[in-house]
Parts: sequence; C-alpha cells; structure tokens
Amino acid sequence: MTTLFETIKKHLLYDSALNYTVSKIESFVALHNHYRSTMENLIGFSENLGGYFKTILPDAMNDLKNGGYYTYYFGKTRRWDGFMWLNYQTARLKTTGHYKGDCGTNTCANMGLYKAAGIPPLSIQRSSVEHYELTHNFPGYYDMLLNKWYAYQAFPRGDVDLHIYFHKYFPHHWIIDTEIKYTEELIYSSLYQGETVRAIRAENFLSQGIHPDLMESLVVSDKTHIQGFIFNDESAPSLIPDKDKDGLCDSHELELSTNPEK
Ligand SMILES: [Ca+2]
Repeated sequence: MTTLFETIKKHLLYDSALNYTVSKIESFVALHNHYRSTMENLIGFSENLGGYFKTILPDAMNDLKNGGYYTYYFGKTRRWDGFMWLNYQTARLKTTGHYKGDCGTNTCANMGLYKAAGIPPLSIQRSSVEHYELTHNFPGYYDMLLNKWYAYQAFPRGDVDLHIYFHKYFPHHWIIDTEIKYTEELIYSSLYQGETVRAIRAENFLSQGIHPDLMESLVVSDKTHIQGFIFNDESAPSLIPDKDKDGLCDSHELELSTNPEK
C-alpha cells in the first residue's frame, strides 16, 4: 500500500476533481502495462482489430522467445496473463517500471491506485459469446459527491448482447466456488452477479451511475437471480430521457431539483 501511495504522489495522479484523478490513474496504468493476453488472443486481436495490437504483437513474440510466457510462482506454473495479484503487480511496477498482463491485471492495478487515492473501486466484467473481442474486465469507482458508482472506460458500440457481471467481495479465497454459471439471462456464482443486456443499455446504465443500494445488493446478496433486477427500463433505458433536451437527463434534473420538462 505504501508503494501505491508513493506512486500516486510521485506521478501526480491525485487531483481535487475526482473524475480527473480517475482519468489520470487510468492513463497511468495503460501507459505502464506491458499488455499480455494469451498468444491466441494477441494474434487474433492483431489480425482482427489491428492498431495498438499490431504494435505489441512483435514485442510479445520476442518475450515469448525469451521464455516469458510461463513463470513458476507461488507453487504453480502460470501464464503471463495469470498474475492478477496487487502485491505481485505492484512489486513488478517498482522493480521494472511496468505491470504485465491483460485487462484483468489492468483492472487490479487501477483498483489499487483508486484505493490509494481514496476512491472506492469495483471490478466489472463483460463478455460476449458471439464476439470474443468484446470480452473485457474494467474498473468502476464510487463518486462520493454524486453518491453513485461509475466507470471511466466506455462500452463498445454495436447491436449486441453482452453478459455484464459485477465482482463480489469475498472473505477468503479457500471457501469460494469460482465456477461461473450462465443461463440465457443470468450470470452467477459465489464471486459474480450479473445479467445479459444490449450493449447500448449497459452503457446508459453506467453513464447514469449505479445507486449504492443496488451496488450493495449486487455484492452482498443473490437478489440478481431475478432478471431485470440490474438492467430494467428505468436503470438501463435504450435512450436516456432528456425531455427538455438541455443535455441533463431527467433523473439528474430531479436529483438537482430542476424541472426536467423545461
Ligand atoms: Ca434535461
């Protein structure tokens, strides 16, 4: 934790504006992560998505050649995308200047720095059966002034169904069932709780912010076994209502005690 505080201080990641702090932390982690998914994913991303992934593939190939793919650590041989532990990654940042791993590592690093900056973090996962490249783990954060949870990273565009689930807090890694169960509408395990929803509705859900009562239910209960508990017409509309079209959505106007009609 001391290293995390030092990182926030040394790289000037804290700002009195909370969303600016979040954006600075996200940029810092992105710039200090040697991105490593599986080789299959890296080749697929490079071919199908290009851009950034095309530039990291040669670097990863080189790393692979030098024996970086598997490392024996903590009693087990692990692949380079399997080190999503904050202590491991923070020590790595301190000694090499970089984290190393995929979006799970990125989320873990972001969450640690959020905490060091006084911002409660959250881990959110999305996955798509048809479009594997849309599968992603990303952090959420609590805005104590607006009293809601948000995410900095935007959702992908597209008319596609996504499984969205939220990581629960758990008391001990020995007493959990990590197997995730899917139905068409629901995702659940002792670690996750989620539902299937259209991408645009998920984006509207997060941009409106998640109420702390709902977040509490998501991370400490199994109430989301009922479809629509998380994503419904009010929490995740296809179009966020803004009756007077002034850019402030109706729900925000009601919270601010302004008139959403004019
Ligand atoms: Ca309005």
